[in-house]
Amino acid sequence: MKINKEIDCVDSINIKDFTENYFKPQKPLLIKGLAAHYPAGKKWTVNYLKELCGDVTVDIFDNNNKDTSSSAFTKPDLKMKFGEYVDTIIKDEPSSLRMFLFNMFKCKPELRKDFPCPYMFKGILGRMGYMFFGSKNTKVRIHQDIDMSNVMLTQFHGRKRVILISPEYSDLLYRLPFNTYSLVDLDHPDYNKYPGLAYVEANEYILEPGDALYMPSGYWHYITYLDGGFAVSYRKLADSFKMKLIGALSLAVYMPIDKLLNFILGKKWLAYKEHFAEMRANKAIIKKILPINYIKVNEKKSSKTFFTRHSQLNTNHR
Ligand SMILES: O=C(O)CCC(=O)C(=O)O
Repeated sequence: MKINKEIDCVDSINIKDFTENYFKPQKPLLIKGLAAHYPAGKKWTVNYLKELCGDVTVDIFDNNNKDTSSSAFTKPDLKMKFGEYVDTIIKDEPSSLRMFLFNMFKCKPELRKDFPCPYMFKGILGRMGYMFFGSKNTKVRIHQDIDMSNVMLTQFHGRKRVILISPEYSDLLYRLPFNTYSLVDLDHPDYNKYPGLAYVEANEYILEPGDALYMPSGYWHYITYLDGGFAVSYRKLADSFKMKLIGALSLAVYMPIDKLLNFILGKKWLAYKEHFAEMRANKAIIKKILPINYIKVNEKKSSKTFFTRHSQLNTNHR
């Protein structure tokens, strides 16, 4: 896997430039210090949020819960007072507990005026701001957002490392069917089990407090909290019809089917999904390494034959 660290980064950007150069071409962008343009940039410390919402009971998800590793997180693992949870972040202690998609604006609507949807990102989803909290060393497994929206993720406290990968690599990332997850571990890529990873190109971003990252629709993201911290994400509907359709189908059709079959078939369903993801990746590998005419002629042959051949050719990419 190639990780590119030379990324597009600006200190500020106007709506026209953002739309023409990043939103329309679906290109990620790091905007340094975006939060400083809003009252929240100074006001929103973890202690301030604790004072405001410390008594609110919140849903907590435990990264150590392996039951959810192959499907969408839907049920929280435990409930806790917000104040108690953020103490781990204030102390900067490692923990597997995180809060995601927390709608703080619902609990304290006055917070919205401190950080409304960033000016270049306004749209019909502009009122949906969500907060994400995690402790030092927390990992957010690699995923695409299920609704395929564009995301503006603004960091307020702590640093995080974000690996972004274009949706064009979905097959080579072994995307599981019926959901938007992959089981690959980008920190320790296993090229024997997942040879397709050798062809994936990723971008790496380090977000510092105040920075915002524009993640285009369908982009895969894998996040590591370098410090305990929190961020706010705003969303904007996918621009293309194709992405809107995939988002709608994922929410309304694929996710319910995945949940149902997970419930009925358990591990067998996961094994089927892994097998399917592998077949899809093998096809994508073949496309990468063989000339187009050769693929057409041999399309009907089993991908396994090609795959064996490919394994011998592949070592240069690792
Ligand atoms: O920052 C995080 O903890 C997760 C953010 C995320 O996955 C998202 O905004 O979709």
